[in-house]
Amino acid sequence: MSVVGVDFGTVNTVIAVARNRGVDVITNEVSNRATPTLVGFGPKSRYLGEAAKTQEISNLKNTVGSLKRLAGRALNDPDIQIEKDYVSAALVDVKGQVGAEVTYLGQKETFTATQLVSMFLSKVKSTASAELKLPVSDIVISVPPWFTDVQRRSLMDAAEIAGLKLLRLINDTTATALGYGITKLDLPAAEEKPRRVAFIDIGHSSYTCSIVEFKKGELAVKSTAYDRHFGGRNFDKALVDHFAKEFKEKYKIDIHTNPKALVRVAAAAEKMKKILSANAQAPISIESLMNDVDVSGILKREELEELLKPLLDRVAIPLEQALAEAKVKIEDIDAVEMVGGCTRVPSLKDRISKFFGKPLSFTLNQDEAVARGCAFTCAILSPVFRVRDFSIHDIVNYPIEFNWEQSPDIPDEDTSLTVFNKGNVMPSTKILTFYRKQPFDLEAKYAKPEMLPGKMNPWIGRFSVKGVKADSKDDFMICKLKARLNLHGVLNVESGYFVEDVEVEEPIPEEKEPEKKEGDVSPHEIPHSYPSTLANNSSNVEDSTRAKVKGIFKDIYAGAKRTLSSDKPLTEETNQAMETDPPNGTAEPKPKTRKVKKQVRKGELPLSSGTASLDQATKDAAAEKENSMFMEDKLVADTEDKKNELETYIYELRAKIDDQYSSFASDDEKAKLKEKLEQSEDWLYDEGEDATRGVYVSKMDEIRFVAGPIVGRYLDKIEEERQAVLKIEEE
Ligand code: ATP
Ligand code: K
Ligand code: MG
Repeated sequence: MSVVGVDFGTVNTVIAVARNRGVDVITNEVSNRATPTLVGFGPKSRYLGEAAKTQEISNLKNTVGSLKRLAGRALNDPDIQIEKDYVSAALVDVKGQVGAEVTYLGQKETFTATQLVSMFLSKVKSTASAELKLPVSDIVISVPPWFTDVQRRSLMDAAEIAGLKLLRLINDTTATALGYGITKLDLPAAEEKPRRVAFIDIGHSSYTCSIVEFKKGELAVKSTAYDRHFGGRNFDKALVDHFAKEFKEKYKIDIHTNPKALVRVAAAAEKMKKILSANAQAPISIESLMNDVDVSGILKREELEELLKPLLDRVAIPLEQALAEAKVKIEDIDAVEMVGGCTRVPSLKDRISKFFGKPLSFTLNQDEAVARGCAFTCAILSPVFRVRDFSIHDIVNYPIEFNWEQSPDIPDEDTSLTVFNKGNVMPSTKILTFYRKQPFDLEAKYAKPEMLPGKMNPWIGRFSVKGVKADSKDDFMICKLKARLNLHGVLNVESGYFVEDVEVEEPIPEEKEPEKKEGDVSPHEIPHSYPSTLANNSSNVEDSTRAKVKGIFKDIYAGAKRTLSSDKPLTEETNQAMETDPPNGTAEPKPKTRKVKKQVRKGELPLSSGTASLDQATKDAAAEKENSMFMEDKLVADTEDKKNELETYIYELRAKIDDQYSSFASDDEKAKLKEKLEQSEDWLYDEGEDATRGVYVSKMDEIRFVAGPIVGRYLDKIEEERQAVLKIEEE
């Protein structure tokens, strides 16, 4: 079984795998350590990753990028209108989700963003599988921390459609923080002051700052702030707009009227931007950009900085917000770690460094830190490797509330409660208590829609609780619902059950009662005579990863104190203490025991839920379709391979027949073979241009039939000579 982590970037996707000696970033079919996040469609097959990039300029209408920014969004969302500037294919509405309309296999087809992501992920899967020489299933994928429930579910569905088992969707900067912490041997002990690090990731489209506290064996995200529209592509756009104006004046051409010209200028602008990160000035020059006009220009770094000024003026905003939300001051930050392609831009580095009043740290690989963190996360969650215990406490970025209909029996019951607050630990489970006599529904939604990206619908899910009825004395059923914001950051009501209050005798414990957590409401605080309010009986639970050590990462951990615990399953919650009513205070005659009221679980409550996830039938159909497209692509690729093989074989034989094979063939044989080769070549460039795999194979066999005896004699001779040499050596 394989352990794979994927940094699913707006333009660059990086794949890392865990192996016995640690985590490595792998290379793709053209030996690149990052794969373009792009899918394209052609007359015979799809182009995924590198192939899509190669075809991009000549296939703009059928090439889709920005995949992660499309996933889970609606076409009419203002954010998607922005995305149209960066996606060359036509964006359309497909059953409520944005998708692309492309020409594929000669026909117009539409695919949802979820499907497009799954296509790309199946490419990721085969790239990893080719490198590992293992089937790939378990995977951890990174997402921006600002992703909402529907965006996350879209990626989860996409992974499933691609045949992957997604162990966790992890926030980019959290993955980076894990990669940082898990390799550090000098983190403060539990009783010491934590090490506080600001992680800053500026990629192609978005900018994030997380403040993270580290102690031995754990990290806690304290705050995450972001600018969702700040990254390399905004820099490129500033350059493109500049040159569009310049070319209009200088050459009288308007690149905005010509999509191909626009894309070529954007590519040149990106190159220029990179050069300006290390040089004082950079040239731009494009031949026959449009209307047969060649263009050229030059830009100084100061000029770039002037163009970027409106963007650069926004740099401090997320940083200030992150500090404020973490309730720390600049001087409390021990290090500022930079990742993401854009953290190479000098003016950005300057501004951030000035803000923190200290030099920035570049101890992580800027392009690979997120993928490495994902692979470490996958290793922690997978049974394959034993990894030292490292807990990850992430946080809730958007508050979530539950709403329900008022019970007809409880006239002034509240009908809404914010259950997960911004800044709460994530993942987290909360037990909700309802007093009801009949089945009921509840709905979850984001409590502050204005915080969400674009104009997203705040709705998360609807949950119906069944099997609820009054007891024999016409009393309320005490219903408990387990609401969980899980490892992926999506919300589910996972299970429901009902309890009864039972009076039991129990020994008086020596220890004090467990301290109540802030914000918790225990059931006993609700007067039983007046069971009105929903009890939010919660226990925030971090993701308790398993502690295991062996083999893998031993090098990294050598010298570190290993805290081992048993191989226990992921424990999610400890609600027992909260579900037990404390002693009622009356002194009992027997000193050693007391009467307590306990809530005893009496049975399950069936639930049905509707969320933004695709239903199983839709997912299965999409998976089947993905699979057949994948097989089709594979067949096209195999056919192309066979065709190339045939072509190579023809050229090779033609060269050899008058050279090394010459003395092993009669003139007649030579003439026959040459004729066969010529025939085959003519065929290849004519009707054989577009044949099936089987036909290429049989053409090859035909040539082999003629060439076989000649090649055979040649090989016999070689073997004879080899034997002779061996014999001499033996003597
Ligand atoms: P995101 O995190 O926003 O989803 P991503 O992860 O795909 O995007 P990265 O790979 O981190 O993005 O960064 C890509 C961006 O970094 C591109 O815009 C690229 O032009 C820019 N970049 C890369 N190298 C340099 C450089 N030397 N100077 C300036 N910019 C650079
Ligand atoms: K990336
Ligand atoms: Mg990124």
